[in-house]
Amino acid sequence: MYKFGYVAILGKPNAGKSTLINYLVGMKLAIVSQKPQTTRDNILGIYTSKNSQLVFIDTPGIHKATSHLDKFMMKNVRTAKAGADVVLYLLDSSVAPDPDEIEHIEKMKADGINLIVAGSKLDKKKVDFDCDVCFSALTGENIPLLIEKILKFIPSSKTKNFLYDADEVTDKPVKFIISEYIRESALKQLKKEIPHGIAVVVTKFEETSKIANIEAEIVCEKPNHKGIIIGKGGATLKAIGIESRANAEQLLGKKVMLSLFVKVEEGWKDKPNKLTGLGYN
Ligand SMILES: Nc1nc2c(ncn2[C@@H]2O[C@H](COP(=O)(O)OP(=O)(O)OP(=O)(O)O)[C@@H](O)[C@H]2O)c(=O)[nH]1
Ligand SMILES: [Mg+2]
Repeated sequence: MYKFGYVAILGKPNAGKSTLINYLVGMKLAIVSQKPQTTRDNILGIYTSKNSQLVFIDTPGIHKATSHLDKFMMKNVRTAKAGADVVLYLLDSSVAPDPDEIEHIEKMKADGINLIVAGSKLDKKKVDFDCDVCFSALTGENIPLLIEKILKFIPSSKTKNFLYDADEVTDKPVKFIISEYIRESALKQLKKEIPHGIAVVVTKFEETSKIANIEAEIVCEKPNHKGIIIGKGGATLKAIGIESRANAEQLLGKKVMLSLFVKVEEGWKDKPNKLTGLGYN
């Protein structure tokens, strides 16, 4: 018997959703940071074993939507939830779940949604709460048990009904992943609200068998943010470039030439046409 199905990973910002998907596919597919609201788009991570293929959907952390970008993010969560065979809801076991969250979980149960409540970050567990399984995406502890629990919700078929080849790990193009690497480095380098007001677009991508030549724009919300992103003598932008280039080289398995440009698009997070132009559609 074969199994194929969709698993939506939901949870608050910082719960460890993207770290889990990266662990499952064995590569840096989704960006990860200590700052909340890192993920903006749904990203598929395809996990294939001999008899089963699970398509995990990494989603943005659930938060109160204020800007148009927030609303786009929360729409992604609803879409993922609606299309999934099972929802995997992550609760960070190093912090106490808030009452809203418990209420949300109870509502999903009452609505009859196939649900697994999992405690993430088992390696730094501090809090005990009711859940189906606890795991660590850092050490891999209990991941086989988590997969076992997920498979119970996935329908069986006599024929091999996999939608993806065994070597496919995501639906996202390389250009998207590289733009996300750049945004991740910017999240690390920048403080306060600035990283949350950044979007990254790869504007040029040319490659030969040995080298990739990439240009990307870092779009920010305010003119004074541009100088901060560039930094003193260009130091901040340089640091962003060094780290994201190294990640891109690892992804592509070849040398990468990366040029970054900073552009101001005032208030882009609240302009639907700008959001579309930046890939949030
Ligand atoms: N110790 C430990 N840290 C983890 C684990 N999983 C994630 N983290 C850390 O938790 C932070 C948030 O991880 P992410 O994977 O970006 O969380 P997320 O749920 O995708 O967050 P958003 O995209 O903002 O919704 C990062 O600093 C991770 O390194 C884990 O299993 N153990
Ligand atoms: Mg994430």
